[in-house]
Amino acid sequence: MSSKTLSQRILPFLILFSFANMDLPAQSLLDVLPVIPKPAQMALQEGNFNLTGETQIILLNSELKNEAELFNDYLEENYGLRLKISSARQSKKACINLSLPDVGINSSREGYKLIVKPSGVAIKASTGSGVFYGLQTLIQLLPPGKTNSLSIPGIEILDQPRFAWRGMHLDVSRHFFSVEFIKKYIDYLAFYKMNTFHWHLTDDQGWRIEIKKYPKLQEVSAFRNGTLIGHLGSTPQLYDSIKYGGFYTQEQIKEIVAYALRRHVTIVPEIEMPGHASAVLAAYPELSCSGKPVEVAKKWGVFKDVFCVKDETFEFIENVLNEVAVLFPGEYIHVGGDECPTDQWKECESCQRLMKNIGMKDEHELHSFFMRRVQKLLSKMDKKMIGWDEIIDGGPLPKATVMSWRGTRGGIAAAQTGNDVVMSPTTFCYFDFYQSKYPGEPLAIGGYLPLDRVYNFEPVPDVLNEQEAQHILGAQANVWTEYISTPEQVEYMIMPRISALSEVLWSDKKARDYDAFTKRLIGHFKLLDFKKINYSKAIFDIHEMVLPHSANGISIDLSTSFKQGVIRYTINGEEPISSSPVYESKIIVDQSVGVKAKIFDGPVARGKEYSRVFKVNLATGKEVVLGNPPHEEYSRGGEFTLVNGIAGNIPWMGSDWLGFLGEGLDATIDLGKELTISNVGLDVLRDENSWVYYPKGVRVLVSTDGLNFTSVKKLDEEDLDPSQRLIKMKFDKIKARWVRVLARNYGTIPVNRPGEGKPAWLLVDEISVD
Ligand code: TNX
Repeated sequence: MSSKTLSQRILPFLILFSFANMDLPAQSLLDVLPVIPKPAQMALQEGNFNLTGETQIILLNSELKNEAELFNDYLEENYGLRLKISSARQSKKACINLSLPDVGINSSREGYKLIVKPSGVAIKASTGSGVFYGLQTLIQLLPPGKTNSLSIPGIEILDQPRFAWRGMHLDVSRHFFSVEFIKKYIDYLAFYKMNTFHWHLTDDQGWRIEIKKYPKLQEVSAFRNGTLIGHLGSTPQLYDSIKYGGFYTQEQIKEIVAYALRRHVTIVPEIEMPGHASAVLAAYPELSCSGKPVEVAKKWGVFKDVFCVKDETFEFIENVLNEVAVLFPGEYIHVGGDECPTDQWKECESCQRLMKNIGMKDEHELHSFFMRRVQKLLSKMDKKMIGWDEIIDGGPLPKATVMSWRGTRGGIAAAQTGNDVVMSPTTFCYFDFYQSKYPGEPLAIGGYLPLDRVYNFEPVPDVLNEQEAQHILGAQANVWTEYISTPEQVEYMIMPRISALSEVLWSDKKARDYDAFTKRLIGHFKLLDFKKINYSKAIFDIHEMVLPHSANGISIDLSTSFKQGVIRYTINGEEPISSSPVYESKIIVDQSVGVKAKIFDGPVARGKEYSRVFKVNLATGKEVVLGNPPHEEYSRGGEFTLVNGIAGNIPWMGSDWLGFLGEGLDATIDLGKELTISNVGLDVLRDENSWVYYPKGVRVLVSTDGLNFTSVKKLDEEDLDPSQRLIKMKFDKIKARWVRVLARNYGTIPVNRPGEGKPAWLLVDEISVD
C-alpha cells in the first residue's frame, strides 16, 4: 500500500479515539501511542479491537508458530492470558491473523504490515522476523497494567527498518551476569526491534565461555581474586578480597543462542585479542612474550600483558575459535583488536625477528599481521571477522568489518576503503557513561551521554558518498560493566537510552523528532513501570547555564530538553511545588543563593529536583584573562568557569574544570573597580591515577593599574596540603582592581606512578576573592 492511500484513510480530526482510557483526537492519539521505534507509516482506523481470552491466533503459515507462542508467553506473563493457536478460523470470534503472503509486503526482509480493526488483527510480512516485529508493535499498543479489557485502537501500520545492524553490546567479563538476565537483556533488544547482541565474553578481568580444550580457562581465567572498590581514578586504590567470576557452559551458551534465535536476535560473540588478554595469560602464561605469570586483573584499564605473536598463540586461538564457531551460528565473530599496548612485542626477540623477516616497519604492522592471520583462521571456519577500529591502524584489512568506537573516524576510513562498518562512537553510543549530571547517580566510568544526544546520533557521516554509505551496516550501543555490577544497574544504564537508539536505527532519518519521541516515551515509562524495569528519569533533568551579568554577579539560565512540562523554582530554600513560580527568564544573582527547581507536567512533579548553591564573591562574574589557554579537552566552559559561582563537580570527568597539560594556571581577574581584599581561594583537583596532580606552588599578585603587579602571597610545595581541594591564600588587606592567580604545574609524573614520565595535568576551577 502506498503512503498516499494510508494517509487518505486517516479519519477526520474530530473523531475521538480511545487508548488506555484516554479520549483524544486522532492526531493527538497517534502522537502519544507508545510505539518505539516509530513506525514508518501509521494511520488510525475507526473503533477498537478488544483482545480477550476468546481471541484466537490464526496461523496462515505454520512456521509462524514460534512467533505466536512468544506472543502468547507475553500475554500470559503480563495479563494471565493464553490464546488458542490454530491454522484455520474455528468460530466467528475475532482473531489475530499471522501470515507470510507470497507477494512481499515491502522490500524489507524485516518489515511488516499491521492492521487492527474491531473485527480482528492481521500481521503480514515476508519473514518470521517481520511478523515478530509486527507483534512487538502490537504488544506496545496493549494498555500497560492489569486490566479487564485489552483494548487496542484501530490502526494501520506499514513499517520497516532503516539499518540491518541494530545492536546492543554487553560486557560480561568485568561483571558477570546470569543466564536468566542475559535472556532478559535479549528480550529488551527484541522489544525495541534490535537484532544483534554483541556478547563481550572475554577480557582482562575474566574469561566467561567454556572451552573444552582448555580447562584452565574455566578453572583459572574465569575468576579473579578481588575487585577494585570505587572508581579507578580514586586514590588510594582499594580492593575487596572476594573471589569473583563465573562462566557460561557450552550448554548454557546453546540455550541462550536458541533463545535469541527465536527472538530474531543474532549473537556476535567477542573473543578479545591480542590485548585485554590478562585472564588467558593467567592460565596460560606461555602465550605471552615473557612467559611470566600474571593474575586475572582485579582493576580496570589497559594492561601490557598481551598475546605474543607466535605460532603457539595462533594454535590456541584457532582451537578456541573452532569451538566458538560451532556454538554461534551467526556469520560474525568479533575478535576485539582494541587497546593493545605493544611494549612486550618491542622487547620480544621472536616478535622483533618476525617483524624483520617480513619487513614490517613498526608494531602497528605486527598488530595488523596478527589480525590478518586470525581473519584467515576465521574464513576457514566460514566466519566473517569483525573488530574494533584499531584493526585497521596498521594498514587496510580487506573484508573485515570495523566497529568504530574512537569516534566515527575509523568507521569513515574503513567505509572509504570498502570495509563494512558498525558505528559505535563513545560520544553517542557508550551507555556506560553518565546520563545525568545530577548528584546521586550510580558511579559510572565518566563522560556524559544524555538521552537527547543518543537520539540525535546519525550513524551515516555526511562525508561519505552514497556508495561508501552503503558500508554502514548500522550501529550499536556498548555497555561496559566496570562500574555496572547488577542487572538493575544494567537496566538503569540502558533504559531509556536503548529506546532512543532503536529509533535512530529503525526509523526514517526524516521522521526523527526528539520532542515527539518524548511524548511517546512518557507512555512508554508506564510500560516500564508496569514491567518493573529500572529506568533513568534523567529526561526530566534541568540544565543550567551560567553567564556573567552586567557589573555584578551572574545570570542563571535553566532549561530542559523535555518540552511537555514547565520548570518551577524557588530561591528561598523551599522545595518547588506545583504553585511555585514558573521559570520564564534568567535568574539574576548578586549574592550567594540556593536555587531549587523541578519539572511539572500540570500538577504532577516529574524527575529529580535540581538544586545548586551559587557562591558569589568579589570575583564572581568578573572578566578573566588567561596567560595561556587551557588544553582543549578541558576548556569547555572557558575562563568564565573560574568565576561562575560553581565549584568544580566531582566526579570531574565530563564536567567543567579547566585543565592544563604540563602548563600552569595564569589567571588575571578584573574586579571592575578598586576594592579592598585580603583573601583568595583556588579550587584544585587531585587524581593522580588519572594523571591529575596538585600544583607545586601558588601565588597571588595584585595591581591597581593592570600593568604593575605586587606579590601578596606565595605558597610553595612544602606550604601546600594536597589533601585540601581548596587552596586558601590569606594576606594583609590591600586595595586592588586586578588579581592575578598563578598555579605551577606539578611537572613530570614521577616513576612508578600511572603515566610516569608524562606531563601532569593541572585541573582548576573556582577562584574566589574577598
Ligand atoms: C574502552 S571501547 C574499551 C573497553 C572499556 C571501555 C570503557 C573498547 C573497544 N575498549 O575495554 O571497557 O573503554 O568505556
